[in-house]
Amino acid sequence: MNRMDAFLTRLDADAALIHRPENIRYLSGYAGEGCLFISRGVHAILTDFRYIEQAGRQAPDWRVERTTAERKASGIARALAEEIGAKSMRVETDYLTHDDFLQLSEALTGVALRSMECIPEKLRQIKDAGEIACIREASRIASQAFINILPRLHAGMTEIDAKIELEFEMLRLGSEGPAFDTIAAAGVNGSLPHAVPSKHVIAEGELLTLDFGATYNGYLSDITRTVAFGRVSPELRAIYETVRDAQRLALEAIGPGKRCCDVDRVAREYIDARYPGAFGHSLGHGVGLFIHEQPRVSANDATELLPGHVVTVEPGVYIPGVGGCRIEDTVIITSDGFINAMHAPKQLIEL
Ligand SMILES: [Mn+2]
Repeated sequence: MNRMDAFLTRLDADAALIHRPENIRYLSGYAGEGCLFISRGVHAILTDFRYIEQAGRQAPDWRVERTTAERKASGIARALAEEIGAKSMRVETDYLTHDDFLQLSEALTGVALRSMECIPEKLRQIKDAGEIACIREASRIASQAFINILPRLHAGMTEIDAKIELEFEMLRLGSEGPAFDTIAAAGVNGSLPHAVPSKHVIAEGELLTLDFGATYNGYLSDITRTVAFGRVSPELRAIYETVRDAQRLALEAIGPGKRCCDVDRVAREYIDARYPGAFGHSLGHGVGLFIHEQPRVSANDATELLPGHVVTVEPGVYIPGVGGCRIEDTVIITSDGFINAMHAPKQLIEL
């Protein structure tokens, strides 16, 4: 069954409006701004002058409706709803602003607006062969970029310098852009899981955590590596080895038929026994057209992993005033195990 048939089968409404960019791209192939109107008989892209030609190229089978200042998307949606006699419509109430929703409600009087209930996101969890090929290429680019910049990392450079090296290298290797805001956190900044790269000058004896990803055909990858500048203290080395062992144990536990919460627990119990409370985020998340997708590899998500799921495995230890470490791979669940899409090394590298 193709994506659109799968979507319509689950829709349980006369029509749908799609606004979330990843869902627009997934269902239509169109990667510009605007929204989709979908019913059994009508597949339409609603967008403005800037994207009319692009929509025709990327989604040749779709009807394209041009929006203007006078002809708003909400008015076109009403006209299309009348054309098909729609009585019910699903919209992305988890994405639209309150004002967007009020505008749609006013335009679509007589049509019952209901939550999308993440129907596209649920379909997007299981990747097909083409999507997996894109994620593998985005992963290959990110891994190779890390390997390529290692000789250029040195004490005396800033976190921002490290970020520039990584993003430049990924672009040169074919990335369409960073998958998300690159994290580069050295020394005591390493205890901030989502540190923003700063002018902090990296010194000998510090760990540097790099969390980054590439984009290929719109699909993302996500990798974290932590490297040492010169010789680090036994305390930091022990933190690194704990995270690396926790990540290896989690990878040994992951595979088809395994529940996300059980994989999370393996890494969490190992770290909590050594550094209680120092691993405060979930073990991982789905990756695809968006960087944080379903399922969550967390204590709260009992999803059973299936072939085609793509998730990260990223334990970490964060100790304020001391520093931190995270190690992350993007993995693809297969029928008999998983493929680790990342080939960058994981032993402690002392630059
Ligand atoms: Mn991640």
